[in-house]
Amino acid sequence: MVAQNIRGVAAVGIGSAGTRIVSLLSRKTLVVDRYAYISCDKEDFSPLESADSILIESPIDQKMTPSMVRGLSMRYKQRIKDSIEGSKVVLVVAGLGGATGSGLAPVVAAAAAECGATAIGVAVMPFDFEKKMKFYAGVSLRRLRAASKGVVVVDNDTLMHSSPEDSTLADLYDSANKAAVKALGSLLAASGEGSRPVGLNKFLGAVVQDGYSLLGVSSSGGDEKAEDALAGAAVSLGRIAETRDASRAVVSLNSNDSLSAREVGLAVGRLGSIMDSEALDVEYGVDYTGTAQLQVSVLASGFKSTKYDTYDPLAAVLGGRVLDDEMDTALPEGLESIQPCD
Ligand SMILES: Nc1nc2c(ncn2[C@@H]2O[C@H](COP(=O)(O)OP(=O)(O)O)[C@@H](O)[C@H]2O)c(=O)[nH]1
Ligand SMILES: [Mg+2]
Repeated sequence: MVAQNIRGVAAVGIGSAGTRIVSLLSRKTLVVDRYAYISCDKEDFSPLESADSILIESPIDQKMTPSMVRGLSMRYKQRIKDSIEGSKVVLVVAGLGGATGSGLAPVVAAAAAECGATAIGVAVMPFDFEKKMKFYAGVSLRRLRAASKGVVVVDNDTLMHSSPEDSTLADLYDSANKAAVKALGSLLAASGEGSRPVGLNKFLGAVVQDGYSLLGVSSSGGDEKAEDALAGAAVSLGRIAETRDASRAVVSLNSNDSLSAREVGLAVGRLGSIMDSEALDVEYGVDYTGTAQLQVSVLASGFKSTKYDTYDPLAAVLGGRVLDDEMDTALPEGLESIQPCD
């Protein structure tokens, strides 16, 4: 490997949700310096301008499952590794619950680890009404955790404040994507004039540990907006897990110069008690390029159990015992003889 090929942080978007979110992130100025996309559906690549994209093709048209996508992806393993080789940190971004993201996110995280990178999963979990998605999402989340150094969980329901009643699913996804990209973009922002962003080290400091990291978001324009918004973010975290179980948090505040340093200091100092986690270790960053409406993103970590544990009832029955440690793969019938490409 040639030294100049070593780049810092890669973000890989997988499946429809993953490619959409990563392509929106790629338009921001972040600590990420390399982007790649993997999907089974070439439509997912159509909004991408010029990008490192890998299409996992199936010779026959059939409804896919996560294990079938994993089977088909085996012949692309080297191409997947080439797209991340040399990166120190690989963010593996996917919506879980469908076939592509659920099947491949754990595989790509494992490939990143084999390349010597720190693999961090970023899992977008289904809306509560997407009942059929929950099982695959729960199984894949557990596997992604096992294959990565840390997992950031972004819940679609958390991202939505309100939506008009006649919203289509595409509208809901679009607004969830905007909220996810605002929150992740703020946590991963590169430093610029007038801002003191969280930075990669603090982000990794929170995320790389046992358990899950959960993203809480909120905004406020009131008199005590910092405290108000942090309390709102804590409420959104409380819908996913017990906030008192958090051991660390990184907070990113995005506003304009109406946000005083004193207000930020006081509110951030109280986050531990707001979350009922007195020993909470809190780091934060501030970005003054926003508006008077303060947006906060709270990434809290160290959660051993979350509401997603119930999405995969088999895991609860097995109670930590493992039936078969290897990830399963399946090929559609008649394709047993396919060869690795190139
Ligand atoms: N936030 C967001 N979530 C999405 C979007 N598309 C799908 N999802 C969610 O992600 C999960 C996986 O869907 P999808 O990405 O279409 O599946 P895949 O293409 O087979 O990986 C679903 O359960 C949805 O909850 C999107 O554009 N934005
Ligand atoms: Mg899809």
